[in-house]
Amino acid sequence: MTYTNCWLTYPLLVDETGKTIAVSSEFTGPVADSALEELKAGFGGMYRRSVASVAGEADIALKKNEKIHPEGYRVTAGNGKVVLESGGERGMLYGVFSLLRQLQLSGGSFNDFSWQQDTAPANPLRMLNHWDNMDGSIERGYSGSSFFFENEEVVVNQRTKDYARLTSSVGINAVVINNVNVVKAASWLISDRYYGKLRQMQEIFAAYGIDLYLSINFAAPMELGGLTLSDPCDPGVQQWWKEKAKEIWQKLPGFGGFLVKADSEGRPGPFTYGRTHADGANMLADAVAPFGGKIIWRCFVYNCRQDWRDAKIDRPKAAYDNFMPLDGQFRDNVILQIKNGPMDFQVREPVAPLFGGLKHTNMMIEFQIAQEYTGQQRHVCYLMPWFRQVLEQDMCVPGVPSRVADLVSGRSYGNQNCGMAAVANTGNDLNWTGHDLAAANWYGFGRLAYDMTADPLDIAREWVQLTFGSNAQVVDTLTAILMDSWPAYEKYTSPLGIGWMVSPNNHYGPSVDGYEYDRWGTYHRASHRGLGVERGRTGTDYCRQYNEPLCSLYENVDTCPDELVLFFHRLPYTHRLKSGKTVIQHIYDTHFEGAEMAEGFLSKLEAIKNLLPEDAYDRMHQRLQHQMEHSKDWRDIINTYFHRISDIDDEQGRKIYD
Ligand code: GCW
Repeated sequence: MTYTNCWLTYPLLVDETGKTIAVSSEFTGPVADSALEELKAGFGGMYRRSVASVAGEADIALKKNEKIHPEGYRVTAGNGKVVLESGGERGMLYGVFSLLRQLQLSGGSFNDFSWQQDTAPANPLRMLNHWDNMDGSIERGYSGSSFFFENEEVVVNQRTKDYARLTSSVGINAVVINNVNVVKAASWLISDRYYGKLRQMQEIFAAYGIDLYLSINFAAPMELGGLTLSDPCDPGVQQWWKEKAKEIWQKLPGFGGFLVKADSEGRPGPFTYGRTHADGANMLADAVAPFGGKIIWRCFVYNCRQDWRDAKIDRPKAAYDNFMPLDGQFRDNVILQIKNGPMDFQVREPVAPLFGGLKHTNMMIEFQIAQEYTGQQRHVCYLMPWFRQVLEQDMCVPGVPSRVADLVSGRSYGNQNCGMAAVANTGNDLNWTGHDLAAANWYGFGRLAYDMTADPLDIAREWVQLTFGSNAQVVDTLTAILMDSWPAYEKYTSPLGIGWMVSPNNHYGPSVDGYEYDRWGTYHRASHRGLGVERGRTGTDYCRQYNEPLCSLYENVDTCPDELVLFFHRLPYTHRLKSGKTVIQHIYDTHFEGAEMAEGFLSKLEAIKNLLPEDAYDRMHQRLQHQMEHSKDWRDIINTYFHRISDIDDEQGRKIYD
């Protein structure tokens, strides 16, 4: 059995055997070769037509046009002719992938196809972060083992290329292949031991317009270099990194840069030496600057040894508290990477206030498609509707366009070192993502990062059609499941923005009190009087990290959106939400509804059994079956917990186990 091609399926549309497609190209080099190869795969598959390079008159003309963005393209197709222009080879390749996608979606012959598009990417950096370890395991990986590493070796094979094709086909232009938690084995990635293999991988990526990045250990000068310290202000340490950077770019020309998790969850960092994050990031930035390298510095910094008894420490405040005082101190080639919310990839969180705070610092957003807290690729949870909401959130910065989309794309302050990253959801499973439907998040993230105005519904439909064909019943059914999946997951898990309620370590629920008395700063503080955390000025004062009028909107319980109300407020069970329901009734209703939706997913899938490939059907069926059962666990455990603690009955008298 071989692995799937995900959405690059190119099924036969019309048999036009015998008619060659002539392609002329003003581009040369590896990316141009990839484009030609993709055209061959697409036209061969969809039309049984061969593709030939020609110098003159062509059916498909790939042209250079300096006026067009190097990662954008302009295309006109009609009457069996295509003219595709771009300012660069990446844009040309994206145009080719789009052309093939549009042809497949059209379902008809090449001659009848007409299409026009003129587009450029919304974000400069469109990045995947893999949390793959050198032993082949993947931190928070739910789709098998790594295809980048095995037994402390870098793996380069056909799958490397197919990964690059899939990733590039949706416009992703940068990839970090190793875990941000860089343990000793991975520190050695930036040494002679691995450059050879990394160079091979990098060439494969480069032919698909993807820059290779690595996560590094801040203490590498000690682990690799035998130095006694890694103080960013120490001249010996600075020199070590300068030489290291020189070596890396010599061995890996075109290398992108480093992703750094420092002073976070036990990782080494500048704090050890009484230095700031700016000292740490700038030291690395100076070392890589001569080679055009970037330093992506994560803001996931908080006290992970909190005492739950201490209600004054409030974890969501941490990133802002740590990084706001440093605004304006970072070098131009440093980008702060900020998780979408102030907690950690929960099913619902407010947007991290740092986005609205930093004004003189490059930033990018970090999403997670690995579904660590959203069903772990066992539950279906299509995240693009959620990401789109996050991107649309206005952070109310005076004087500049300040939706998250504006801030991370560089529109607000006119910068170029910024964009979107996602923690990836791939592994060596045959279908790449464990759950076949989880591939929609990989596909969708790329599409959304390229075009932040894309409609998540269109993305879902497109993905279903490309992956499973254009049978209307299949497309409607699977699209509906995808679109209902995030709302369903939110309903049957933790209520009203409170988050967590999972077991520590594996992060799978339900476990209402799983984190309650632990050191991680993630508490719901439920009692018979109520639940939630007061984060206005009478509480932890977290709200004040938002600009007005957002701050007041969240702080005032009457204007705070229902879906976040327990994140921002501690409320009695009888509190009436804007929906008109009490908190407790909302909990009961959503949990019954959510589990019912999950049950519906299974029966919907069963109704299209004969229209799907057997193996894909079986895999999805098994997972949706688990989801249905697991959602009932969630429903019953949450409902019972809150029934017991509130002693308030369900108005509808449904079954709650006491
Ligand atoms: O939520 C935590 C995850 C860790 C992860 C960390 C991070 C890579 O549980 O597994 O470490 O976030 O984002 O750094």
